[in-house]
Amino acid sequence: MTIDLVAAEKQVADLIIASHRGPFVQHSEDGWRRRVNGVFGAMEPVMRVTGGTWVCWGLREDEEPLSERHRAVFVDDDEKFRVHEVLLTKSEAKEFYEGFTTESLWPILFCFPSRLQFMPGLWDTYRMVNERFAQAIARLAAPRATVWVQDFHLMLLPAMLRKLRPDLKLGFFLHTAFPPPDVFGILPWREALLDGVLGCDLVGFHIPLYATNFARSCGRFLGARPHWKRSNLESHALSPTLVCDSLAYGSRTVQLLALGIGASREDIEHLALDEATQSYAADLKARMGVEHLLLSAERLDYVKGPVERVKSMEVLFDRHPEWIGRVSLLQVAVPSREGVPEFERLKDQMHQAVGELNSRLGSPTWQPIVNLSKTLPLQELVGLYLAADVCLVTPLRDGMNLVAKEYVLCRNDGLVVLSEFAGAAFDLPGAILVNPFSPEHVAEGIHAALEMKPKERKRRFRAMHRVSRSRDLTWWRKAFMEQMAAI
Ligand code: GDG
Repeated sequence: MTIDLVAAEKQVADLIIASHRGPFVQHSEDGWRRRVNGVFGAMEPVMRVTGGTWVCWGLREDEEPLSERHRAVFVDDDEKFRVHEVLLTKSEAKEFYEGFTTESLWPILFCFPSRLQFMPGLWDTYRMVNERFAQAIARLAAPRATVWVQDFHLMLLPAMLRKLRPDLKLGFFLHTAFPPPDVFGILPWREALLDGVLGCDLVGFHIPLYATNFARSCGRFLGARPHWKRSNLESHALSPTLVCDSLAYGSRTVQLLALGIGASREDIEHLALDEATQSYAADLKARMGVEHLLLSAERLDYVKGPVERVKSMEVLFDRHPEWIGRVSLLQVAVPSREGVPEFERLKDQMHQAVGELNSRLGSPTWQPIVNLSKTLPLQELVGLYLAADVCLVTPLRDGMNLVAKEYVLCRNDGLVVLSEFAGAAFDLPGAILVNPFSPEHVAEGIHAALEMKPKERKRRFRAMHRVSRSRDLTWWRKAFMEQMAAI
């Protein structure tokens, strides 16, 4: 993969994807790495297929005269797509990302209002960044182009863009959860945020509950009129009784869509079939020297419940000491939002909890938890998927969770112990659902997975595998784009 700077002024695009950051991080003069994150990891394979321009922010060096930068991304000498960076100064980026979106929006969207921090001045920065994206896209988009906005960092962008370019077709996908109106309503900017998203023609969510919560907020705070239908969904912690597929707002109708994102099947399956990955996995399994290897892999984030998971492991070993010395958890904690004090504290809490458990129960030859606080190359991660008998996916809340789907995709058998508050719980029949707020419940879920008879294990795996294969990233992209095209 190579990435070259190109002149910006000549570009027009029929398809634009906007997300707050781009898919790559520069780590040397001309070396680039993929950014580890569910959204960018998913949208990059999408753009490799569709082409077009990805608009995101980039860091503006001190004194740099440019306000925007344009790059072309090549794979095997083929230009795949363009990346257009709206440049922010360090302090703008800090206020926008670490400040407003991390401290104010993130905790509310995931239903953690007690973690909310109000920093009123930062709302102006959030508006300013959204406005700069709108100006850039208004210049880049070809007549009647399609613009697909990703995630909560750009909630104001659709309405701003509609004002500047009413000819564009606008879609939005929210990758996080969406809370009930009582929680969303805590945000003093709730009306502006909802009005911003309703600038779109189509708004997508992972599961019907998030769409329902969004529609109820739009009804309550903006007077929009949702079109309700009684749901025929199976009973589940995430199943609403009513679902909404459109909202009347002023003179317009906005379509809502519940469409759970899938994993990039080709990329994952390709790596899983590679002999080097397979021998890495076999070697790892042998070195770990346990009967059953458990795996968790995620960005280090309180919504993923890393400290709660360590507690669950402790309860597992205390309640079922027969697993001591026979089971280990390999835990990958990818650094995330480094420098944000709350996330730094979380890292310390997690390390302390792992250290205490390991020193209490571990031995010179066995550790209950092996923690890797780093980003692994994707091939190594797939190697871990292949080596693990059970995948632990226990977020306190998650929009979807792609790790669960990737794990299933690269294997022929295996079990997922899955939080009932992850969107994936809605999509993965066959997973062992647990309540991540209860260490006892999670511990019993893990125990059940470890004890499960092969026939039941197979039945559950097949159910998960069928869905993960058929509803992969390509399926998701096509379904969203088809619905956009039909508008
Ligand atoms: C948001 C929502 C929603 C993980 N460790 C490593 C690594 N990963 C990759 C996995 C996976 C991705 O990161 C994480 O996926 P999640 O789904 O957990 O994503 P979030 O970052 O929380 O993102 C989430 C998602 O958006 C998509 O809509 O599912 O609910 O929060 O793809 O493979 N990749 C590499 N090394 C690692 O160590 N290379």
